[in-house]
Amino acid sequence: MALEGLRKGIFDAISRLKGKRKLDEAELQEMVRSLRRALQEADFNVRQTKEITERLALRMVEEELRPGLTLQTHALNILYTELVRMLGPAREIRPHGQTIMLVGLYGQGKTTTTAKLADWWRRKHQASVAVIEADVHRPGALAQLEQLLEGTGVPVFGDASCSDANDIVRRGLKLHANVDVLIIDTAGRHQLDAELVDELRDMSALVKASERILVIDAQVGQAAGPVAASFNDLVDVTGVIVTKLDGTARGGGALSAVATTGAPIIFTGEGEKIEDIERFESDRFISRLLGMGDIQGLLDLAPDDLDEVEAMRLTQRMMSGRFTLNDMYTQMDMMSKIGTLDKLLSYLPAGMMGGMGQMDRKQKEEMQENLERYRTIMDSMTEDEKNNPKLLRSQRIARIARGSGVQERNVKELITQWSKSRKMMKGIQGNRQMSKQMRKMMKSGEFDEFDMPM
Ligand SMILES: Nc1nc2c(ncn2[C@@H]2O[C@H](COP(=O)(O)OP(=O)(O)OP(=O)(O)O)[C@@H](O)[C@H]2O)c(=O)[nH]1
Ligand SMILES: [Mg+2]
Repeated sequence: MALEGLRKGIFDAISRLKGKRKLDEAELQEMVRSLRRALQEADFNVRQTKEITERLALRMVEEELRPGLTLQTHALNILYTELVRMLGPAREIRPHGQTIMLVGLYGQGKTTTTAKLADWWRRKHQASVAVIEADVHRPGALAQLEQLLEGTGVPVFGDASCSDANDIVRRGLKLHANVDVLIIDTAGRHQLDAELVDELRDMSALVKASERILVIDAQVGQAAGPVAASFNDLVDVTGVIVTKLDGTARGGGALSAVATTGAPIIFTGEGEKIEDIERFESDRFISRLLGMGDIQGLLDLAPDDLDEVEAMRLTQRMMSGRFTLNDMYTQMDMMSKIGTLDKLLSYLPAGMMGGMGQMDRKQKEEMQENLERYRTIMDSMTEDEKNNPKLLRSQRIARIARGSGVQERNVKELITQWSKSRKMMKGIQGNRQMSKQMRKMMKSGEFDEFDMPM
């Protein structure tokens, strides 16, 4: 896990608030101080550190604590949104039809990353991939790339006896004109000197790359900012890959410095092996960092009355794509135990609340008020009717109303409620971030997505 030190620092800082629901000014200041230390140790710059901690302190005071939430979870949620905001939104990567040029200074991980990317495209998108070694300065670059890609079936084009990088590229482009994704490794320098500038400029014009990716070693810390800015001026960088995040405690500096230049970070390198590459999406990265990726973690922070298995079932139902009256029944039953759906969802990071945040408060209160009556009504239904509420036409509605001793109007309300809830569940499924998070939770809980006994 990258930024392990920061993770520990954050948890040490906010654990002061564990189990607490009342904010103590001295404790808040103490937490802010240790948080500031943790951020600075991860190399975030002074201004960013100040901004994050000040906003946290302010929001802790100003924002109302949601029911059932402890101050610790509240702080974690705020930190999540602030860190994600700082690192910027994720950038989509086109899965096919790419010609990619990697650029960067000496030893930053360009050659390794060329191989990682080739393998990533092959694995993730079943793309036909080829690579070109255009570094004519580093002895053994071609052999290094060939060795990295050994066994992957990705063809490597290069010419160790040729000293004209653009000649190699020209031949490589011709040879691999038909591949889906072509990746070109280039030479590095100690700094961006005139010779490299010329070579890269010519190559950039020749290749007409769909992506010009800058590779930066996380260990350079905040210096990554100026490097990103100067390469951006040169070749109009479309994305940055920050490598060696596994080997430094100072990765926060590189990530945030690059983010502030406006060049999007698209991958991170987190090890020397070919599979040690991760798509960079700040929300996922931060939720991983803050340990929010598994429901167990969330439940650890939840009050005792929240039953783990039932929460898991509810989550599973939300994602199953089916939503019968029985499902709604289960969901209502769950809500009656924990208070509101809102309460359960308050354990999710704030940024993932998406569609849920917009759910009408009145609608939720109504659902709870109606709970008992709905149960009675549903007890008068057949299994078929509960599984397929669309069967419920006027005759059946009349029968059910008689059987459960309510007005037909009440039965219709239940059906309307079902249709509203179903729409809401669809909304959650349509929310990419939330869906992903939910699926991950289910995976970590080893619950099968579709075959859970209810
Ligand atoms: N731990 C770790 N090591 C990495 C990572 N990426 C690259 N390396 C190592 O960093 C060293 C330099 O990587 P290269 O891929 O050769 O870097 P380069 O930018 O091509 O270097 P030049 O061609 O000399 O400019 C190698 O030892 C790699 O194994 C990473 O994400 N994590
Ligand atoms: Mg290299």
